[in-house]
Amino acid sequence: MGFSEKQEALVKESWEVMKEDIPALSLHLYAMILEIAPEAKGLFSFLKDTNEIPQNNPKLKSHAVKVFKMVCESAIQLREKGEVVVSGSSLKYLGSVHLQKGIVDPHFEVVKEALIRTVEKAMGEKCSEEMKSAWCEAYDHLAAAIKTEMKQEA
Ligand code: HEM
Ligand code: ISQ
Repeated sequence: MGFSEKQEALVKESWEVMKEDIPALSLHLYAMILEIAPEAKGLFSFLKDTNEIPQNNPKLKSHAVKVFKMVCESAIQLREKGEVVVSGSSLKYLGSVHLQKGIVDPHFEVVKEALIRTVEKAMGEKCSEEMKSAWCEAYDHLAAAIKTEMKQEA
């Protein structure tokens, strides 16, 4: 266990860079999800009836940003408090939304891979194995907390 100071710094530092280009980041995250798992398209209300990823859908953008922000913030909390905390929403709520949408464990792996590929693309040469593994670990903790809520509710 234990998310290190170094890992927290890597996640924070890269998020500072990535958030300067939210639109491109959001689109890339969805594109990667659909590349890895085309069948995931039907899960998202704003994707299911289109053949292309809508370039200017505010909901699409805000959802993608939330995912990055939540992973980043939970990484900080993880180091400070040793547990996963999310702000602006509760884990219980996140659990119930994903349960309702029919999200299952393998989907979490898809989103994780898509997230890492997006970090890679956004950070370019500044991306390192260490940076990717810091994101992976932060994501895994948050995903585990959401899955726990999902199982409690199911
Ligand atoms: C909705 C975060 C994993 C699919 C949401 C919302 C948030 C969120 C904040 C919006 C809730 C609302 O305000 O209504 C996260 C985080 C995840 C995660 C932090 C992992 C750590 C996943 C996975 C999938 C998924 C693995 C499956 C591909 C969805 C769908 C919605 C949703 C389909 C509803 C979107 C719609 O409005 O159509 N998620 N999510 N999420 N999430 Fe996730
Ligand atoms: C997971 N949940 C909600 C929205 C998302 C957008 C992009 C990638 C993953 C997501």
